[in-house]
Amino acid sequence: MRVTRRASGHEHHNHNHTQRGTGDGAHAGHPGGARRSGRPARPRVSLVVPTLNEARNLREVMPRLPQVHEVILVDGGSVDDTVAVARELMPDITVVTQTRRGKGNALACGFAEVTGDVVVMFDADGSADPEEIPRFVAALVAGADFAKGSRFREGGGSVDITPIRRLGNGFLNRRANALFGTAFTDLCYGYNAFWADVVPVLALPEPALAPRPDGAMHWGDGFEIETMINCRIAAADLRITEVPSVELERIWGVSNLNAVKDGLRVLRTMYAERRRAATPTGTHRAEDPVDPVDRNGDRDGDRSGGQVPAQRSAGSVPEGRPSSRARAAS
Ligand SMILES: Nc1nc2c(ncn2[C@@H]2O[C@H](COP(=O)(O)OP(=O)(O)O)[C@@H](O)[C@H]2O)c(=O)[nH]1
Ligand SMILES: [Mg+2]
Repeated sequence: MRVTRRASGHEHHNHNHTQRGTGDGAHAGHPGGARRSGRPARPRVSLVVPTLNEARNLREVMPRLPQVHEVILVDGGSVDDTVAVARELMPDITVVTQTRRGKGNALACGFAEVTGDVVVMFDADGSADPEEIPRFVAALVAGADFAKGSRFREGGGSVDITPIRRLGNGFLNRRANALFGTAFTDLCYGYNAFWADVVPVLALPEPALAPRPDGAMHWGDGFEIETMINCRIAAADLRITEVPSVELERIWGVSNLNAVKDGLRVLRTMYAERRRAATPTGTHRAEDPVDPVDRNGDRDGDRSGGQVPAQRSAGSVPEGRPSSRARAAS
């Protein structure tokens, strides 16, 4: 059913920048430089693509994708023909319906389905350049655990960022670096890649978790996901390499992100993650903050013509999952 398509293996000269996390997390570091044992030199690449009404963009983006091991599209209840278009363009695509709402839940559902060695977080709106995929993979093969895209490294850039977003980004970035001892240059950028064995370290809200009865999102289900991932990678003292990336313009439609509301959510996330990193268990706690303004799905409702149904598709994960794919990261 799934055709194995090989990654291009394309060599790249890169200007990547490697750094380490703070090292006070539960997962000990490892000697830098070399790839960890069990990680192949020519990894199978899994693209995880969250979509909310991206049919028009998929028509332009999907034909430009390189050959990879698998493409996992995680749909958030699109009311356009996103899924049909994806299947038409790539009959062997894996389609997952997310279990709750929000980009964070979409990514968690996608990560749970990965069968490759390397995961690439890939937006469907045309903003992520498919030609950069080999660069991310190369950084991982060169020894990074996490390849973090950065628009603010030499060679990176953005044609999409607004002045307010740039200002907010800079502020959030500095706060995160102060809290985690990191040297991130682009905390809030969603084009990243990591080894699949890192997924358990992220401990994202389980796909099988029921939606909150009060309608609020679970912490990690929204756009704070990128910050949560970055903070957890840093707290686990994993090896981070920043990869210069040029953010292109969303081709059709408008962003689902609200600069102010989601910016505040990111800020709260890094403080919550700092506290989490300081607790020995580091588990996702019931008292994790929720955002009261997210009740009743105000944002997602705008674009999908109503609440995105929290449905469980065949592709979602049964209760008590992970171990099948939980390759320990330490
Ligand atoms: N499945 C799913 N995808 C989403 C959701 N929100 C955003 N996306 C997708 O995530 C990607 C980035 O979202 P976008 O709205 O462009 O946010 P921005 O890039 O941060 O401005 C796009 O491919 C969206 O279709 C969601 O709630 N569920
Ligand atoms: Mg976008």
